[in-house]
Amino acid sequence: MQHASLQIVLAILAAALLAAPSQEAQAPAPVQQIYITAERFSYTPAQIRIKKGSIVEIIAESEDTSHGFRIPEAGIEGIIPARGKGEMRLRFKAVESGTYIFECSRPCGAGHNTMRGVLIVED
Ligand SMILES: [Cu+2]
Repeated sequence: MQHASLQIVLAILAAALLAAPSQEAQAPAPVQQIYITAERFSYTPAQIRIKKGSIVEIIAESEDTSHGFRIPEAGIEGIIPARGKGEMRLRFKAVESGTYIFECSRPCGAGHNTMRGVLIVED
């Protein structure tokens, strides 16, 4: 289940890049957008399946307080703002198949340590 090294990633095309208009002539790779809701102490959906090689954009909103969204094995982390304060967008490329835990990285209450989900990268 656990992988020792960085296996997803790591083309995090950071937020700044996201906002920048692309000047490139070639067609950009399609981006698979995945919407997640965070709420003490779970994510919905808690299981995400994506295809290896795809570029994924996680778009997450909170129904209550601010939460984190971290994929430790991939070095990916973002903050989901509190309800009504906007959304988190994280973009990365899934370069290795496998099963990756994502978890809350921002103390949010009694169930914080159990707030997690799984990202499955399929061949
Ligand atoms: Cu938390």
